[in-house]
Order: sequence, then structure tokens, then C-alpha cells
Amino acid sequence: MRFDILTLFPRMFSSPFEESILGRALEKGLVQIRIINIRDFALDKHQVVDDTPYGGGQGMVMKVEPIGRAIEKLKSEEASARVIHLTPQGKPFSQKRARELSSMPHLIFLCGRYEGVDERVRELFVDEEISVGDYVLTGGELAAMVVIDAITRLLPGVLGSDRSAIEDSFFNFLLEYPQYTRPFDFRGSLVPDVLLSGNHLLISQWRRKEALRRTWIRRPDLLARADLTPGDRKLLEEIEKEHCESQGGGLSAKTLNGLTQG
Ligand code: 4GX
Repeated sequence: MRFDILTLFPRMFSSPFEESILGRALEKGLVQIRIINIRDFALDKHQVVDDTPYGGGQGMVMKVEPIGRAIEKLKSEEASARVIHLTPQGKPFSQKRARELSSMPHLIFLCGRYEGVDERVRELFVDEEISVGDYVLTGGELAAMVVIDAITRLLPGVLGSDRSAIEDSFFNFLLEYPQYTRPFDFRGSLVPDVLLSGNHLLISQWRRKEALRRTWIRRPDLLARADLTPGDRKLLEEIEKEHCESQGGGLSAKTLNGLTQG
């Protein structure tokens, strides 16, 4: 899979792509990444890439010509390449979109700076706009890295064996259960006994229940989309009862909300 990144700050990408899993995916040739400096496509001798906004107002806007020329050059090599613009105005990124994009051979990421890019870039050159969350970054570079990281770990061979396939089914809109490793006793805080029991059935039931508990408490919006078995629903009833008891018996707003979400 090929990733091309259009940016004014190429050096931002060096260490994240050299380290760990991404670095190994590159070494193994499972992904190819090219960093392209938009400034190299500016037409004038001072290589200007931004200008003041028509209509007035604060800050600068990225010009259409350098970005357009850069994208046209890349698309002339591979017409099927898909252009993704990272912007808070885009569709929220998700595991589902990561999975879909992981089957595309060639993605081009446009990283904006300043107050944004000339609207004609979107109109003429962008296939898709993605947001990594409802907060404001200083530019699209870190957002592009988030998207590339999430896609790369899903590619065959990147995580070794078939962990990505397993993880995919595991994601299923549930948060992860709590994990522990040695020591057993850290400053009086202990590892739950069941994890030392050696009883694999009990352990997997405990993990399922704690995953459900976490999701119910922290992300009830996910729970509504999860594939729940009748056994899961029973565990959720236990969780709600336990939560109720720990709250002194009264039905909290949280419990009522959980009950109505069925
Ligand atoms: N998810 N940013 C883009 C420049 C900009 C400003 C206004 C369009 C309109 C972001 C995010 C993000 C910061 C990238 C502003 N572009 N990108 N940049 N959240 O915050 O993707």
C-alpha cells in the first residue's frame, strides 16, 4: 500500500514512521510512504504557498495552485489514487473507515496549515474529507499520522500472524477489559484473584463482564451498537445491579439511561 503525504512540514513525519510497528512495516515493504513538500510545487521564485483571504479577516489561506499541481503530478502516476484532506470539517474517522481504506492501493493525504485551504482545492482535487476529532490541531500532519497508523496496523503481515483479523472482531464496539502483569501486589493494589486461578472459562467470563462494565460506564453510546449475546445482557443486568448497590440502592440517571437503551 502506498501513502503520499502533501505537507509544508516534511520533517514532522520522520521519527513516527521510523519507529516500532510503522517502521517495521516500511522495512518489510508492506507500505511505501512518500513525503512531498507542497512548497516544491509553488510557481513563483519565492515559493509562496499562502495568501491573505478574500473578503478580509485573520490569518492566511493556502493557495490552490501549488496543491493542485502537486496532486496532478501524483495522479498522473496513478489515476486511481484517492485524495484525503484532513480537516475538522470532515467526516469523523472510525475503525470502520480505517478498515475500508486499508483495502485501497494508494492514498494521498493533504495536510493543511493556517486558517485552511482555498475552497477550490476541495472542489477540484479532494475525494474525501476526514476529521480525527472535535478539537483543533495546528495542522493536518498529526491527523494524517493518526489515520495512517490506524490503517497500517490492519494490513496483512504488519502485526504478525492474524492479530489484525482477531482484533477486528474484538473491536465490535466494546472497550477492552483491564490488563495486569507482575507484580501481583503494587503498593497494596492487587491483581484480581480470578486472573491467577488458571480457570480459563472463569477468566474469559470475568474479562467479558469487565469489558461490558467499562463500556456501560464510559461509553454507553458504543454499547448500543455492540453485538450482545443473551449472556452479555445477563452480565449487564448484574453490572447495573452492582452499580446500583454501590450507589446506595437508588436508581441513578445512569442506570435509568442504561435500562432504556435495552
Ligand atoms: N482532524 N486541523 C486542518 C487547517 C484547516 C483549518 C480550517 C480546514 C479548515 C484536524 C482535525 C485539525 C487543524 C487540520 C486545522 N483546515 N484535522 N487545519 N481535528 O484540527 O483533522
